[in-house]
Amino acid sequence: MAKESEKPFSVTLDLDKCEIFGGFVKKLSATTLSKLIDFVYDRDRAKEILKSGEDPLIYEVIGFETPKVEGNLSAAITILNPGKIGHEYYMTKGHFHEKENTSEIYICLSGRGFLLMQNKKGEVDVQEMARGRVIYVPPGWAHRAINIGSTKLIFLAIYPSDAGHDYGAIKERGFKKIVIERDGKPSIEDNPRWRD
Ligand code: S6P
Ligand code: ZN
Repeated sequence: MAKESEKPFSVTLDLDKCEIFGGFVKKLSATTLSKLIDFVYDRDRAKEILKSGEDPLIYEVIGFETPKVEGNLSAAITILNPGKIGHEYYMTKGHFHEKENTSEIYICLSGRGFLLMQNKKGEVDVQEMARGRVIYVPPGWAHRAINIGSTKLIFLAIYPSDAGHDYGAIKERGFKKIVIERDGKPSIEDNPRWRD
């Protein structure tokens, strides 16, 4: 088989089952609560869950990544489970791209959620995620998906292979906003841990 990106290739995205397979597709990562703990708001609650012996799977990323050189694109689906840590909905860690001048496209396949974005000037944007929504993440905007529904939130991300993931700033300060359940409904609120 030719190396990824040397020659054209194709894989299958089953749009009914929201599964991707074939060719160079593989599991790229699996994130359980113990890996997410530095990114969640209620770390005491997260520690309690972990102490009880549970380390729930929050999300998995499955797709293909072509060599990390300029001009190449990669594509992966994220399967983000429904659930909460305290009042905060399950979410991805969120990241800036290491290479600042890179953008990304998210295509939502299933479930309900928000894509929370924030740039280095501190501007925040939230786009709704639902099957069929296509969201553009411009260069310089950190992005985090949040599952506000009762089913899996599944989306396809297409991104430059050399974009890289920078989790440092988010790990340290989080986003300006958090999404929590209040009175039975999702609510976008100021993050009390945020420091300018
Ligand atoms: C990659 C793209 C997604 C995320 C995935 C997991 O640029 O944005 O594939 O990697 O949704 O999120 P995170 O923040 O843990 O990488
Ligand atoms: Zn990204």
